[in-house]
Amino acid sequence: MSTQSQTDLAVTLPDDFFFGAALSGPQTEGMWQAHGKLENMWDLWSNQDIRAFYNRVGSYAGNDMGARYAEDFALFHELGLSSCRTSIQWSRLMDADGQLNPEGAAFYHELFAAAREAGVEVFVNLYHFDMPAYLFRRGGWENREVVEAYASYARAAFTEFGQEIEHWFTFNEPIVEPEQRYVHGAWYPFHRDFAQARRVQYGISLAHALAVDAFRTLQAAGTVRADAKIGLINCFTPPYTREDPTPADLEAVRMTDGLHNRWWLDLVTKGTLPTDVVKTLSERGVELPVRAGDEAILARGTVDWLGFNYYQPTRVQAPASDTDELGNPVFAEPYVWPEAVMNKSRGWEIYPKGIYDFAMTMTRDYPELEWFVSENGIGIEEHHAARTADGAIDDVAYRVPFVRDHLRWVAQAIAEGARCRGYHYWGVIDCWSWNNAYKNRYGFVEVDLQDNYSRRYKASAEWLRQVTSTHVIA
Ligand code: BGP
Repeated sequence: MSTQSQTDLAVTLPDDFFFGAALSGPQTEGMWQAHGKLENMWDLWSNQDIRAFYNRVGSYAGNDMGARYAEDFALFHELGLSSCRTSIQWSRLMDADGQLNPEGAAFYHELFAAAREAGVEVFVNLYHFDMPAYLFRRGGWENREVVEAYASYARAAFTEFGQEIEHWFTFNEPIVEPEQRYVHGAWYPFHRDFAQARRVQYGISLAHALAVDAFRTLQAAGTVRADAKIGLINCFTPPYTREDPTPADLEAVRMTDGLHNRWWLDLVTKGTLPTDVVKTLSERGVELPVRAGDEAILARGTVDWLGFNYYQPTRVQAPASDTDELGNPVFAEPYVWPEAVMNKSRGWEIYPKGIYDFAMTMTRDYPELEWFVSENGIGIEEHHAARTADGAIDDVAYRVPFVRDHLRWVAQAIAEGARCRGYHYWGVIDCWSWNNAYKNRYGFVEVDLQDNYSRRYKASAEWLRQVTSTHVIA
């Protein structure tokens, strides 16, 4: 599938390289009103306009994992996946007064115990685009009280599960809410306000740093186990431009890279935000809501390791106009690479070498940083897919090359010094994809919506099992 030559790449991954599954609470658990769970942003949008969701499948049922987690952890184990990352839902763990909800806590204790029993380690992320709706109504990430509420939720989670969980993450893809909700207007509340997006991004950055600080304090006190680590997960994507770029194209690359990548990399390695980006924003009239004391808060945001989600590269060029029709500043516009290979179901470019390019950028610019591939995968419309003689979806022709090519570039990066420790495939079991619902299927395991969410291996599962057991990317 790749346009790159794969022939010379490394094909073996280190013995201690781990394989796992990436998922999230709001996309899998279901039980949207059980255990006193509060309404979150996705429930709010589903309740308000179910037609916005593919086939009118809203946030309510996930993939039924809340009822089937024991079965799912057994499947992960059978596939040779030793870990899985999911998220606690803020709206399930905390009540509307900001206190721990014991029923929600009991649900997660049981889920984590079931994973341990199946031989799967759970990595816990605290936020996956799923703010409780009542906090959004109070101003969301722009309101410092909400930022504080997140820190207090994080503290409650560390206190409750601090002896059970070794790997923690503050946020998944913190760049996505600013972009999807506030720049592109694609997700509720559908704003197109660039300056607001940056204020939201700043609020998330403070929230991240406050949570890391709480983690360190609780670890020093012995509440969090001594071997626990904390990190952040982002969808880093190498920005490329045309082959013979103008200075304006390179400027588009600088700001895209600055807002999407360096913002988070600087925060988690240095405890600062990239000065050049903040300066350019200010020159274009976008001021961050900085208060006295913020610098010291951000300084505490350095992490132990990082999650790198990779699906597609970003290709940009100088924008035709530096403001849009609403007066928002525009720093870049998409560049359509004529050779791009597309996943037509999702509209995303398939470019496995991008994972290597970004890995090598991190190795060069942030050499101390350890990381893992925290999401990678391919979502395809499979409703009418071919089935093998035994009835399994035959997805080998597209899923195997996608994962194989990405893993080979990962192996190559490791061979050249990248500090990558493992790989989590996104959506090992088909799950709910936000407003795309069940349109695009990512799984090695099918979820049958017509048969009460029953699970069945797809044809590609056998290939995955081979790779996880041999560490050879055949
Ligand atoms: C990432 C998210 C996941 C997941 C994945 C696939 O950005 O962290 O939550 O959904 O993308 O994207 P989608 O589900 O939109 O196809």
